[in-house]
Order: sequence, then structure tokens, then C-alpha cells
Amino acid sequence: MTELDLDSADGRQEALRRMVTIRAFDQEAGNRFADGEIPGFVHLYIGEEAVGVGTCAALESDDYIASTHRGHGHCIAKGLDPKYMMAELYGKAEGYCNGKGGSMHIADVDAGMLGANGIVGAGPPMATGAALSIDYQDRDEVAVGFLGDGAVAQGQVHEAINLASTWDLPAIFVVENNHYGEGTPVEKQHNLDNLSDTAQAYDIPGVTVDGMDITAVAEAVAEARDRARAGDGPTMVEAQTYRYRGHYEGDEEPYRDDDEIERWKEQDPIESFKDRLIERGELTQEEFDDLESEIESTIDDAIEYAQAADYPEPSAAYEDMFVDQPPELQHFANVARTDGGANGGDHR
Ligand SMILES: Cc1ncc(C[n+]2csc(CCOP(=O)(O)OP(=O)(O)O)c2C)c(N)n1
Ligand SMILES: [Mg+2]
Repeated sequence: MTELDLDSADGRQEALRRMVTIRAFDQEAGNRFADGEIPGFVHLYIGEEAVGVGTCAALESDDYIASTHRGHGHCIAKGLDPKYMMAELYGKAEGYCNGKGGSMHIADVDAGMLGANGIVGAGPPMATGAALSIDYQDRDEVAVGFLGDGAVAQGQVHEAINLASTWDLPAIFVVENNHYGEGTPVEKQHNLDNLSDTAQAYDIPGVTVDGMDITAVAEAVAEARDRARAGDGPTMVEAQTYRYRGHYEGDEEPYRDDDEIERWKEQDPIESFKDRLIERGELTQEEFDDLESEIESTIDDAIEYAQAADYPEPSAAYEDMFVDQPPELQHFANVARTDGGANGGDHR
């Protein structure tokens, strides 16, 4: 895999590729969800690509990230394979979490992706925990916790940032301010113009950057990473961004109008980065069109792979729950295996 790095021409191409992959993945995930092929809920990242990819471009591959409920973009930014991600969305055994997690729970610890999750504000405590273990073992990675504007007011977020600051842990808190928590505009959630001002309460640096500009995000996160690695503790980076789709697929969006969406699209993160690469002579429009078609077929292949894959066996419900499996769970797994799961829970 090509290294993601905005300082080299190859790295910039890779950043563009990952942003385009996120958009294509989420567009198709939305379509397949509408067709009833994907169970549960999906929250799409379209419009916010520069935040996830800009953040990961400032990290090393062995750094950690902890995600949100809107996590597909973070996974692709960290280098996960759309094929196994799509299989996870479809609930198939070949998915990253054997089909037991779905859209909101994709994790790949080996790739440094500690997990998306459905609990708003759960990324920061995971990042603080990972940062504590890095610090304790004297390693030099960092851990990023992503959170939304809505999550900034969540209690566990305060606890996580407070501890990371007090113990000078190598954590970075990236606030994706997409201007809404479900249907509530940010100004009705917080009495602040810049959410990064909350960093003052923890005596850590807080910066607000243009989250539609991948370079601005990457520069702020790179500075935060240097500070974290120097043992000076965490930073909060607020990236001002916008989600083009509803809060979840199926959201009727009575809380905003099309003009607002169109205004944000004028600063589209992919278009603006593509234009910059064309201006630098590193890309032509034709090459970009080819890249888009290539990625569309990668996503089509991912869909085919996911459709053809098998669902997990019912007994898999009892696997991967504890490091040391208690014997009674083994019993339930055996029951599920012999009767297909119909009476797996009926053991008294
Ligand atoms: C602890 C908790 N409270 C409430 C919810 C319901 N919920 C899911 S997403 C969401 C809004 C989150 O907004 P934000 O943090 O801005 O993230 P965004 O969806 O905009 O990316 C809420 C309230 C939840 N999943 N978990
Ligand atoms: Mg939000």
C-alpha cells in the first residue's frame, strides 16, 4: 500500500485516492441500504473526507484511531480494505468483525483502527486508554479519538480529555464539527463559536481549522502529534466540515435547506484538492476521471464479494467475547451448532 503522506507526490495521490474511495464506498452503501440489502443503520461520511484522510495523513501507520458511529471514512483513511468493510456492512462472516458488528462497529486493531461504535462520545475514552498503554509501555505512537460536535458535550468525553491532559498522554482529540448533532444545529447545542475553546478547560492547545481542506487538517494534526510524542500531552483539533447526506440514511432532513448544502458543496474537499494537484502539474482531469472509474469498479467488486459471502454460523454469537472463553459459553455454542441456534438461549 502506498504511504499516505501529503509531503510527497505519491502520498498526495494516495490521499486523493482514499478520499474518492470513501465517497464511492458511502454512495454505494447508501444505495444498497435503500435497496434493503444492508441491515441496521448507516451514517455516511460524504463531505467530511478531508477530516479523516487529513488526520491519517499526519499519522504513522502504527498510530491508533478510535472512531464514531460515522466511521466508514475513518476506516478507509486508515487503510482498511473496502471489500471486508462491505462484507461487515452486509453482516457476513468475511467482514472485519465476522459480520457481528455491522456499519457502526468496524474494527481492525492490527491496522490501528480501534473501532467505530454506536455510543456517541466513545472515541475519546478509547483514545485515552490506548494513549495510557502507549505511555505505560514507553512506546512512541499516538492515539486519535474522533468525535462529533454533538459529542463534545458528552460526559465521558470530558473525563477522557481531563485524564489525558492531567497525565500528559499522547492523545489527539479530533472534533468533526459538521454543524449538526442529528437535527440540532451546533449553535443550539453549545454557547461557543469555536468548539476548540473547550480545550482551555483542560489547559491543552485547541485549534479550529477548515475541515474541507485536507492540508489544513493534516498540518494541525501533525503539530498535535509532535507535541504528543514529545511528552507534552494532548491537543484538540476542531475541523469545521459538513455532511452532505442526512444524519442517517432515510433522514428526511426538515432542519436544513438545499441552499445550505449547495453552499458547502462549493468548498468540496475532493474537488478542491484535485484542482490543487492539477495546478501543481501532478494530475490531469483525465487521470482523475480514470481514478474515479477504477475506484467505482473496486466498490462494485466489494459489493459482489459481500453479496456472495456467507452469514456467520449461529454458534459464532458465542465466539470472540472473552480472552478466556468460560465453559458455559462453549456449551451454548455447541447447542447452537446442533440445532441451528433455535434453542441456543433456552438452557436453564
Ligand atoms: C450516548 C449516546 N447518546 C445519544 C445517542 C443517539 N445519537 C446517535 S448519533 C447522535 C448525534 C451525534 O452528533 P455528533 O456527535 O455531532 O456526530 P455526527 O452524527 O454529526 O457525526 C445521537 C444523539 C447515542 N448513539 N449515544
Ligand atoms: Mg455533528
